[in-house]
Amino acid sequence: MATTGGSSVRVGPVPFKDVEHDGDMVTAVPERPSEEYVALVSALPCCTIAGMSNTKLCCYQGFWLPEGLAPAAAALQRRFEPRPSDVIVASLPKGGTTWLVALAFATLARRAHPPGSGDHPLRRLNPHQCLPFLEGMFISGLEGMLDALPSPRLMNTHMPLAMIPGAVPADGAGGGCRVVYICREPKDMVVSLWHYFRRVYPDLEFSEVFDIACDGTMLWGPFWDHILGYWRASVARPENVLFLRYEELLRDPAENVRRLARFVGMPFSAAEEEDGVVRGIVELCSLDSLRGMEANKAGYVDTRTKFPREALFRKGVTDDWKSHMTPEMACRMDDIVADKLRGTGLAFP
Ligand code: PAP
Repeated sequence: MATTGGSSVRVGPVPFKDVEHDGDMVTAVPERPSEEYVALVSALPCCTIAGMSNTKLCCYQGFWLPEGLAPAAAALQRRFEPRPSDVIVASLPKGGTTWLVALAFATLARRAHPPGSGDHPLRRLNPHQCLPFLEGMFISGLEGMLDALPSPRLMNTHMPLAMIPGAVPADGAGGGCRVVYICREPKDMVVSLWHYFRRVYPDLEFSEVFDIACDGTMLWGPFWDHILGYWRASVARPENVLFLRYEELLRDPAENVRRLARFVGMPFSAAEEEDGVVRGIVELCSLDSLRGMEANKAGYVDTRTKFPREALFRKGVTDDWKSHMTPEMACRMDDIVADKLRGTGLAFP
């Protein structure tokens, strides 16, 4: 139990697995869908990804969500009540989620769990087990558990910002919570997604994943609208949204951890800097370190879809798209990105 000032008051973030009843990330369609669920999904435009056993996606408020998550999005919008101290880690799949989840947990929990400690939660848990997956909570009837978590709560989501009401208040209004978004160069993100999907769907063609990314029908896509939602909010409300880039994290992880700590109101003290706490967090959360942990070598990201945890720790480099895309494919995606981002101040060099 984390304590504050010697008292036994529990302070967040606590490793979610330690307070969750069965410890598995919940992303699945519920086994017995409610009538509300059936009615909502049946009214939405849907499509399937052929090479992934016809995985069904539904277009909810302009975003293509795995079908089970459309009702979760509706419930999230109706019932999620952010606390001012909440920190939400947001990303697209393969945008750098696992890394940022680990860094954020290690940074926010560093007083209860110094990065060098032998029993640090990240040495026994997959990073995703340390945080509740926001939309997963709302699909599985576990949302009450969010209320029980001590502040500050640390959660993660793939949902577009528009689907997290109250996180970032409308112009001029105060309040909201803190959202840290990580964004990755789209071509590399698509390559990473394909490698991941192939672990369960070995016959999936790269071209199919590439095409759905370009069409906008990628999971949680269109990716450009997802990214732009967070980007625009980070420009308009920098006190609420921190926009990080995977490539920048690779270039200078320590400086980005400092930015993260300042943003959540927990800057590193001079004593912590001197003690090497930042370096400790960066090392603990490095790809090699996480890849080597037993909790990340075995088991599944979630028990229904059976993606192995170790698939989350593949290569972790930039420009991997060069060995997967033809120049024409790269050009097609670059053109889409340039077109969608024009005039926004955001670019992928
Ligand atoms: P998720 O959204 O499903 O959680 P996510 O963690 O965003 O997945 O994506 C995994 C990618 O992040 C992998 O990229 P790759 O396929 O191009 O290799 C993985 O290697 C990379 N990754 C995971 N952990 C780290 C880390 N600690 N440092 C750098 N990259 C990492």
